[in-house]
Amino acid sequence: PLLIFQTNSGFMRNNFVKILVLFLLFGTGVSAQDPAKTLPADLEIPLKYGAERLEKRQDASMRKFRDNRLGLFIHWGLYAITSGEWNGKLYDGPSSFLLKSANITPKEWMKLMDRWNPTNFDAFRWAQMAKRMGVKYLKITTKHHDGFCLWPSAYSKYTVAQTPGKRDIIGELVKAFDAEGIDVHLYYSILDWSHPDFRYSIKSKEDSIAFSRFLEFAENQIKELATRYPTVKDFWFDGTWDASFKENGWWSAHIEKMLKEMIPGITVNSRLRADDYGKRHFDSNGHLMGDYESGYERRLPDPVKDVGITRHDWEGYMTLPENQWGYHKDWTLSYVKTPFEAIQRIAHATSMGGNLVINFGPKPEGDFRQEELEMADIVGKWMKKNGECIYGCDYAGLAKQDWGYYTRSKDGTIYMIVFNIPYSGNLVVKMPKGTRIEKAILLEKGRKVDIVETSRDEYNVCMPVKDPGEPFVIKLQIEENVDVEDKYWDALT
Ligand code: H79
Repeated sequence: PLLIFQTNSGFMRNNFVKILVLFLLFGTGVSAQDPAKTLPADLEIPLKYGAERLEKRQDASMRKFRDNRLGLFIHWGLYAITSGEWNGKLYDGPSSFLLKSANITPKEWMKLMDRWNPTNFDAFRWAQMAKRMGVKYLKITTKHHDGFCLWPSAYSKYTVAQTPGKRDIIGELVKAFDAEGIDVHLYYSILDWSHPDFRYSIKSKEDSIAFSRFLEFAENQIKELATRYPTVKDFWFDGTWDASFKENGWWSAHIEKMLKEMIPGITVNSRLRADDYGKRHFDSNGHLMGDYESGYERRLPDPVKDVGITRHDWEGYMTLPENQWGYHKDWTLSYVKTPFEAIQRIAHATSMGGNLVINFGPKPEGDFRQEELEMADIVGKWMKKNGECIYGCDYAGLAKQDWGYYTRSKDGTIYMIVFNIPYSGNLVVKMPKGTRIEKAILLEKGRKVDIVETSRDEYNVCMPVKDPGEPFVIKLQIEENVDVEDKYWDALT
């Protein structure tokens, strides 16, 4: 293949080489979400609908998005009514996929609208729970894949307005969360199982015409949401992986631009975006599209192998059971994560410069299940004590250690969030050259913790004498640019 670089030049050949390089970089099983793969600048191909910028956004809205760090996802819709069961049979897949897994026609599915009447729904109670939990934003499903809208959309007959419940759920939530000072992000699924014009792929002229009408419908709904709820801070798009959508990268760029004109400062996820060649999340040159990477669904980047993600803003999504988003009546079907496991993911995300969004799926009447209330309570109590190491914090730039995760605040304080206790009683810290640990303090108690320098730029931070009984945080005050006398000798080998 090297020969290609030496033979005829010219524009076509040049582009061929670029595309070949692109193929070698991206086309061979390297995931679209691998942020480490960008092209040498001179090999970049021109794109009309590619990334808008190469760096993180640094304006106030983006900084707020980033500093929030912890969010609450809520999936709510008709699937809460069926809760994973259809005609007496329990389905173990996501309850929000029941229409597909039980082969239900959209017409049959939408009969559930007659039963949508969430009499216990109280947006202010939801907002208070979110506040207690310590989340700084809510991501709420306005329309999931089934097409049912939680706001009275003028463009669909499948909305709350046509149910006994009638209430504008999105409107009530925006009002209540705004009042609590918790940001609202709107989830919108492009994929739509009930819209007659939706197509998975374009195989004919008719498909093409229908899908154009569909994109117009989606644009109208998105515009409608942005007009009705102008205080929202973010739009989060889902269901954008089908061929029909990938062939219309221009539309995704257009929607991002439109939203940014309508609501200054708004943030948009990478999942909305496809480029000229149908590449998603990262464009054909390897640059992130949208404002933050949104591919870490039910997984997180590897703390060692994936540190490249720290160059981008990103957000990860966690379900409590293995893959349940909406309410499912049977949570014995898979493992359910504990509050400490959720807290570990919060620390993990912040330690790599990302946000974590924990998902709840309320019951059809508008109540949260006991497990979710408990999760909210325990996460909230921990965040109240230790939030200083999460909110406004970022990647610390230090090598991962076995005891847990580092984060760093804006003033340069390093936090050690300890999840694993070593038998030695010593928490190993390796610092960069030219720095010194001034002081270590147990965050919660404010008590000093002993530190012993063990080797060049290496320390043992001593475990607190009394086991805190939960993940705990040690604050390190760092002195930088110190001129340390080097008393250590390198080994000659
Ligand atoms: O809204 C939540 C999910 O419903 C949505 N994204 C989050 C935020 C999502 N929809 N689809 N996907 C994610 C990926 C699709 C996975 C699938 Fe499957 C694999 C669909 C069919 C096979 C998972 C496994 C769902 C059903 C079986």
